[in-house]
Amino acid sequence: MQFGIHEIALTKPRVMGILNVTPDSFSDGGAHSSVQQAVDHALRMVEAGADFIDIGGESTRPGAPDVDLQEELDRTIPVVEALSAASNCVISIDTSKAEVMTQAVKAGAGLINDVRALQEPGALQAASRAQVPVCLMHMQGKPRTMQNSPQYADVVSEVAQFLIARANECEAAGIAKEKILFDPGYGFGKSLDHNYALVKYLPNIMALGFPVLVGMSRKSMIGNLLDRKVDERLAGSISLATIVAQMGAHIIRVHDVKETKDAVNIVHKLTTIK
Ligand code: PT1
Repeated sequence: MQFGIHEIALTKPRVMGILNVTPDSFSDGGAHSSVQQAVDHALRMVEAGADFIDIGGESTRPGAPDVDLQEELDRTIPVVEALSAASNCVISIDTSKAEVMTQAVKAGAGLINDVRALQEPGALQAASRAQVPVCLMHMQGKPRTMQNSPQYADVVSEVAQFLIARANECEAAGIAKEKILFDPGYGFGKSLDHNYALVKYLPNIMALGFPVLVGMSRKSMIGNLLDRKVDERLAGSISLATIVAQMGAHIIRVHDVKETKDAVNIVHKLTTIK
């Protein structure tokens, strides 16, 4: 698959490193040092085997507030520019805002990752004009309130139907089917059992015929099941990454790149030996 100037074959599981550029994610050393710190962290993840770096300037974890446009641009664009000059990884921009998509792709991003699946004003048009692939994610509700009793009759088929409907909207807006990825949206308006049903039945989502990206690293679906705080979730994160890699997931979005690479390399070995 072509991601801007970079081609990545999605024939084995790929690892996407998470780069949060929100104020809580770096110590306050001023604008320059925060960009440098972010790039340094990204380069460490690339060194550890990340093929993609996902840059996000809006927290979308449960309870997080909205961020204004200028703030999100100020957080993300300098990091996209600096990282694209410093590395040949694929830069993914984690945003729902049309203007952030446009400026990030101009600055070197090769993938648009939108947890709101291009439903915000102007986002479909911006993504279409940007000519890079788009990851469409499912969410029920919005980040601030999405974990207040999520409800589904059949979570797997409802997620599948939503993603197909959004892919159809993308195609109508001029985005080729070959540029679309799907993500079930673990932790986004889902109970513990909804999340684990979406792991067990991930093959149903894969059968829709689009490459699949999954993000479960350090999430509450691990912490709540195992009673582990956020810094104690590595074993759970690696277990889930191994399971979805075995199922054929194409891109795994994680904090712990080196450890996840070891796990997917073991899966890949078992997939390729006779
Ligand atoms: C994701 C994802 C994302 N997750 C994609 N982009 C986040 N494509 C940000 C919790 O339950 O899964 N896919 N961008 C982070 N969001 C969350 C959600 C973080 C839930 C934590 C939780 O702990």
